[in-house]
Amino acid sequence: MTKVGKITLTFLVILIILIMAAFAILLVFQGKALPFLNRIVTVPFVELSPNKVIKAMQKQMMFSKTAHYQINSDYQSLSPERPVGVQTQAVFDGGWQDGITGHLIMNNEITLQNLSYLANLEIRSTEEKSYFRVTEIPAIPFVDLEKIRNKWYVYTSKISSEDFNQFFLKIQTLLLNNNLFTVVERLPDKIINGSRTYHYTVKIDKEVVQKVLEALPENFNEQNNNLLEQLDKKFWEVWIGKKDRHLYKLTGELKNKNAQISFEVGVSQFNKVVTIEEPSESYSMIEFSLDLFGNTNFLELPLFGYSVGIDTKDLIEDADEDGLYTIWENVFKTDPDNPDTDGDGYLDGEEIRNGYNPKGKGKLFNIE
Ligand SMILES: [Ca+2]
Ligand SMILES: [Ca+2]
Ligand SMILES: [Ca+2]
Repeated sequence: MTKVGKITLTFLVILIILIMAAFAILLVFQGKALPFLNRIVTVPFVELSPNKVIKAMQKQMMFSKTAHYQINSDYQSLSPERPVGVQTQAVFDGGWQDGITGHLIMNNEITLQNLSYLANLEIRSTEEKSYFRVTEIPAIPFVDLEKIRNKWYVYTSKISSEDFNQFFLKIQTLLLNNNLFTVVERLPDKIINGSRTYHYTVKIDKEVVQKVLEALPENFNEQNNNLLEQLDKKFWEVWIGKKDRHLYKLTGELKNKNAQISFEVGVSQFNKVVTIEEPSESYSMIEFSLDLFGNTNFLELPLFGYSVGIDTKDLIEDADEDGLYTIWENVFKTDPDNPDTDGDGYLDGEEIRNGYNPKGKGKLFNIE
């Protein structure tokens, strides 16, 4: 070999070693912030682009049979006349293929002015039936809700499994074709539950959310639009498993001029078998409506709101004198100016207190 050839070869070997060393360093630091550059190292051959990661995550979540969800949220009303706050801690084990099946425990702390109340709920849903019980309920003036505490009630869902499957299919198609999030910034990887995760700041795509809401069954849809107003102005954060592309954590905030909700969702234990224990004794929804409206003063609840300074004045009038405040006429969708909405000779208030439907034939809850 000539002298020039030897020098060239040595040079090439050194160059290859340097490139390999640089690549090794990049791999070691992959997803971490390099201390001297203060930048996150991305090795394009080794990983998907953030948008592909988001897409893969959505797909993974759609095909996950079950997961364990831990949700903390904090709702604050921003209106000075209605100073309500609700802090919620919820745990859900289950999934939503072939209907929602799982076990939910939800603990709420409600703050009104400077009083606070606990309202805790447990729901167990199998494919055919849902059971719920109230485990903690506020003891408040005017209202006696003791009757329903710790009693299991059962109902079969009004939404047929066919309707639900159609809805699920719509959402699935939507999320397989559209990214719910656009990545704004990549942050250093984090270990969550022993798994390494991508960590992004994201912007939520309002149009996709809008489409999801449109796919919801009609009665779910009504009140959701109002918090969407400022959705695209807020950044959320997501953590996505690098190996399995599951969503491990999501934090964010929704806000409009009336209210603000901040939340944190932790997801783990994907595709585990969830067994739902059905309560040994449960009562019908007719029993529930009688316990709630029959012998208690639940329908007087707005008076309590009024007494602690929440402006329900317009809502606690009973213009048509049918024994039902306007606020409840709004809830039951009866006519506040007609004492007998369905014209069957029984007053709206009378029907509800006795567990009957004020808008037609049959019982108040026809989800039996
Ligand atoms: Ca009325
Ligand atoms: Ca009425
Ligand atoms: Ca009637």
